[in-house]
Amino acid sequence: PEASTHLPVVVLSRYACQRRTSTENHNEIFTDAFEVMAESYEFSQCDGQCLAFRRAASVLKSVPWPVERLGAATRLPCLGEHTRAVMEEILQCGRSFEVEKILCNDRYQRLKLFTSVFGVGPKTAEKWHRGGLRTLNDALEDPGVELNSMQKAGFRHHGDISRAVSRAEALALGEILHQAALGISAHAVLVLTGGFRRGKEFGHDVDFLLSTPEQGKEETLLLSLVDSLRRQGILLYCDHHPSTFDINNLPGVSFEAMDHFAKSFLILRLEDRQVEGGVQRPEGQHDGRSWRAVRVDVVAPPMERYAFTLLGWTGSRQFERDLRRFARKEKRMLLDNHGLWDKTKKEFLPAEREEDIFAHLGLEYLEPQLRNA
Ligand code: DGT
Ligand code: MG
Repeated sequence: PEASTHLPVVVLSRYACQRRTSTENHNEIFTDAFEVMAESYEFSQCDGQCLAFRRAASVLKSVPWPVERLGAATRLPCLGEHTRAVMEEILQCGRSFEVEKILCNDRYQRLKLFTSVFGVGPKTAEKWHRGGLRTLNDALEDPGVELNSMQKAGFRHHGDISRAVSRAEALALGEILHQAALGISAHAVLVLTGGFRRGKEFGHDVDFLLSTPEQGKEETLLLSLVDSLRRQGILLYCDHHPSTFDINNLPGVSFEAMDHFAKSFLILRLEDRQVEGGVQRPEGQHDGRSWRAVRVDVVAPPMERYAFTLLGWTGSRQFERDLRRFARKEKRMLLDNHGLWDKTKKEFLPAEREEDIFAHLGLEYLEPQLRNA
């Protein structure tokens, strides 16, 4: 009998917040290809097609076995004609020629390179590409290119920041920030969010949520924390965004918009000796240094918004997008990192824990480890 006949039948929802997605991806061969397609569409500002490939990748990540024929995938949601065509190619030839063509494309390669610099988004990358820049050195040397301070820091630490952050490094940074926060206030609360809270072993940055039960003191706490890091000599860069939070604003509809809480985008210096188990440098990266630079984000919501912000910053991005879409389309509710608005009752729904938000939405609670959509 065919192997697939023994597999349990799973009915997958078209919403990532109704699927269980662990860090174990059995369909990387497809999802890696879809990520290239999505990125390429993102560079061309084709948001619809970009999202279609991200959604399809997210669905395949939640299938707990490798999809071996398209027949079995026909009942998977969110797979359109184009995504299926790419899968078909991979199933038949082991690779997708459409994806390979993109990977060889000059414009794609340059935009990918330029956007790998912290502070350089697709728009700037596109401008540099149109201006004929080819390498990172071109961007540094071109007299027509004016770098802002974020981009300057991005170039300065490009090698380190491009290298994945390990869980041990994330935990070491958590310890440093925690000690610094407690040195300012005994009531300070610091929790790891983002990919590491979802159980990922590697990430591109480390995300933290900082708060305090002392009302209205969270932003001062964040500023003092950054100041403490500066005095310790480990602050390599800080871009601080003051709070613009207004309690009366309704939740935003777009996921892409950042939240209004005070936050700092940092680059910190992490010493090798601070990392449990030591640091293994990849071959050829022994430059005599005993430290590396790491990107760290810290968001500081008021305590009564803690659950919403924790849920919003834990991700994944696709999980968040679908959580908001589910709330809007299925429940007539608006959700973002600040709160949950019930359009029928015309009121904000309170939440102390993430579980309360899932319950308001009529969703089964999913542990962070199952939100890797
Ligand atoms: P990575 O790449 O290993 O760091 O993976 P993540 O999942 O930690 O991704 P990251 O650090 O970009 O973002 C963590 C969460 O923070 C993300 O799932 C949602 C939130 N977040 C980050 N950027 C934005 C944004 O532009 N808008 C909104 N609404 N949320 C964001
Ligand atoms: Mg992250």
